[in-house]
Amino acid sequence: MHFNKSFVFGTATSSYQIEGARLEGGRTLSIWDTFCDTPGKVYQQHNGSVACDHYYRFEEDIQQIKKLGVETYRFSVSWPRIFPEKGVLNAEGMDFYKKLTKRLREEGIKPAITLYHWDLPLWAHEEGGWVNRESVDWFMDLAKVCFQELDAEVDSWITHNEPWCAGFLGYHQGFHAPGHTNMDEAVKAVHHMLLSHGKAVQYLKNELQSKTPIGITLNLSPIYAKTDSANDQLAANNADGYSNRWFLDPVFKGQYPVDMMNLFSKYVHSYDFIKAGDMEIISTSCDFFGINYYSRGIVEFSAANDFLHRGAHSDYEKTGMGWDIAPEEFKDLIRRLRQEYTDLPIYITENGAAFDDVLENGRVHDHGRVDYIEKHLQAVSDLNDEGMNIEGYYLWSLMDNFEWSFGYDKRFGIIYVDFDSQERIWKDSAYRYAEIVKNRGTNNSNKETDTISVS
Ligand code: GBH
Repeated sequence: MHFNKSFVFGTATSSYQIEGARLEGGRTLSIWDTFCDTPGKVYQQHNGSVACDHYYRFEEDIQQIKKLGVETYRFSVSWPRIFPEKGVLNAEGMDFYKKLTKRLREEGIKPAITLYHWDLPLWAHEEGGWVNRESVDWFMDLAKVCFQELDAEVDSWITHNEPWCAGFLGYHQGFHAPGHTNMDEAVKAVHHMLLSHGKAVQYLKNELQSKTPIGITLNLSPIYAKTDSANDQLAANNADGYSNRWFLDPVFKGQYPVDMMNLFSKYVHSYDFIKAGDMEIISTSCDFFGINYYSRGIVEFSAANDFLHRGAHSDYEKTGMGWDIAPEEFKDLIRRLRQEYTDLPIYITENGAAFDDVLENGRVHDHGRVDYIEKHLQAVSDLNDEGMNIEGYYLWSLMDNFEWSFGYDKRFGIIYVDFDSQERIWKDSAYRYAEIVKNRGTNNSNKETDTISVS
């Protein structure tokens, strides 16, 4: 594998998963705090009250990032830290992100900031959350103050992280906060997230005339039918509609997929919430497209479901989450995006894996993760050889952290975190990633070259 000079290597985290400091520095609760406190929602009722204590240890964490040698770091802002109450700006919360951004820059690391990575303030939820169209205005308050205070020192903006998770896992399947199971709500919530994305892009470009690149990050998963049967094919098409097209089509084509609108109409009482002009705003052009890739999906038809089809068993090797390790399918996904959706530069804003890590004599020999990372980076390199224009890669995650409904039971970090002592310990994957970053690939004899591959 080989990567040219302009390709950027990075690593990623999110506010709720690492910061802790639950009620400190003026922060109020988010929907994830209350979700965690609700029995039966999160593994052993773990929560993000302390997490990696990053709010207090960010200096040390910046040094870890520096040691890895990556050029960029993707993190998100905690909305209830910045707006602990509706319309009330908390300067102390904003200061934290100013400090973090400034310190990263001083250390030569480019900050990539995500505005929303799922920690909706509780006050917003109490007024209906994303189901309420006013959420777009609340989000714009957040976006505006972040742009005003941080734009000068930021290298790229990501409006939303994975609206599929925030919308469908949160409001339809109920596995994420706020834990609702209502498809009508979910489709509205997604619409308002996407609308707030488009508005933020327009504001940054038109009102502020900023040149900082801005985009959205979607979690995409290529979906395959278990067999060639017409029923399985239909199931795959519908699962693809639910997982991918429901987001790709509005963002790149300015319309929701009609087949899915029809299918959803069994649960969605009316599409009146889509107002004139909304779709144009949602499809406002961005500067890049962010993709989080973890796995493929393979589905088989089940008569009981319209679009939430049973994931079929496959004989692929799995990560510690039970997800198929599927780098070839990642290539299929990117080729399809190029063919059907966009020419924008692509950033892989997350890719990584959980495995059952064992700390032994101060080392973690996480062969599985090393292998996963190498395979996916090889795929990125191959795709760029095909001319797919992937401009960067952010490894998820810098360090073990609060893995949502799995709590601290699942470790995605390349740096091991001892959650009692808060010690950070490099896993083998961190050493390996640092090496790949340094060499801009593997066995790459000429680091300055843009074209020669030696592998
Ligand atoms: C991301 O979400 C999040 O952005 C991040 O915060 C999180 O910590 C990280 O990933 C790790 O989970 O069952 O094989 O069909 C990941 C979203 C959506 C990825 C569902 C896997 C199903 C895989 N995920 N998906 S499969």
